[in-house]
Amino acid sequence: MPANRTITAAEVFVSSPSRNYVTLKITTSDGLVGYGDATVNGRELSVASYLKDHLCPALIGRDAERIEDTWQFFYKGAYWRRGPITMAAIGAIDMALWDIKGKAADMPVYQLLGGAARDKILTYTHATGWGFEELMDSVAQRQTEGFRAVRVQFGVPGLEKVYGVTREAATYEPAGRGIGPVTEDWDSAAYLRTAPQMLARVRDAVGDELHLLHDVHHRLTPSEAARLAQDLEVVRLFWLEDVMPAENPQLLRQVRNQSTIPLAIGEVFNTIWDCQQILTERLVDYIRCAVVHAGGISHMRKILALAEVFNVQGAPHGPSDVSPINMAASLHLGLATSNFAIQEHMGYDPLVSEVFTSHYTFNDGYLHPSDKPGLGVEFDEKAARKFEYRQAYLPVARNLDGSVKDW
Ligand code: EZ4
Ligand code: CO
Repeated sequence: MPANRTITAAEVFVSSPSRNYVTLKITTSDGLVGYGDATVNGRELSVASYLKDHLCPALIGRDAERIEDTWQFFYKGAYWRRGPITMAAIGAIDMALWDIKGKAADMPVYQLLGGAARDKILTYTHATGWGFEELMDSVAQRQTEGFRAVRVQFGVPGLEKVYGVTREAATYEPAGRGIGPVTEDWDSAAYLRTAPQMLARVRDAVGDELHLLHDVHHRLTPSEAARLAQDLEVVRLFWLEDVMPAENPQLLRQVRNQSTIPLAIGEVFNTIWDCQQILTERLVDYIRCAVVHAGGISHMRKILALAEVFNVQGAPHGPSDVSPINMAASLHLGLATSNFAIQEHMGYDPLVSEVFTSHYTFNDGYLHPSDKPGLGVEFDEKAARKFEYRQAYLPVARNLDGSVKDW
């Protein structure tokens, strides 16, 4: 069947309204435009090049309606596949094509995915404070804003800096601007002494109702993680995130066997194969891939379908370092997916709205993707050009003896 809607242009924009974002714009022969997010924090130019130099030329002339075939073409059709750069590039194409399909049908993307499986999506945001008082101010602020679930991060006595926590403000930016990554220090023993006490104090202060989450950012060994999980039982966390690096998912069994604490992992995973063992052996309760980093809506949908079989729920990554286009894609998928628990929404610097106009709504602790056709996010090219790319990297942590610590 001849295509009646072909791709006529595919352009990549790297813009930095407060931080770097990579945006793909696809245009069709009948004048429709779709947007995809391709941001990989600290590796923005690599994914921009992968798109511009290798995938965009192959998009021209393709049938814009054939989302699944295009996905397979760039995934199965590539000799060198998987990994964050490849999968974010495919993810951006996939999102942009769903955006176009929605606009063509005059429907929000969640309708194309089967319609709403829920009315609204529970969301959580971040609260940070170096010490207890500052942390509680930040938690209170988040509750005032309407959040029913809050991720709490705090300082560790004796350390200069801890990732995700600032000494001055209740927010943080995951990548420091400037040349080269900043070095942070890390001390697992000090962290393990601090975390149970701090989180127990927070639970006492907020009462039973507020959902509390905590992110370990892959810093522990299996034995340390098991001990932390046991020590945190009394806090009744919504989840404990990224307790250890997950290249060997079977190592999580030690934590599973020794505690009832719900675990969440997956923000650095890129394919269903990265998730396979963790899901089929039910080594976590929540799977956290970001739509952009796991090949877009089409592939994330398959990950969530596999998760559903094993009673694992979706809870995608939603930091400030993926753009509002990814956030919208995640919300459309979340509204249409029954085993979707919660969406992280870290929030954005006000400058981001000069480039991206989103229409998803926040109300009383819940998000809704909006009923605009497609994904419902507009991208202002002219504004984007005002904010030039600036080199920025995630920090690297070292142990007290100077050796490099895992992310
Ligand atoms: O460290 O997005 O759950 N959220 C997080 C984030 C990530 C950054 C990495 O780019 O862990 O803060
Ligand atoms: Co995280």
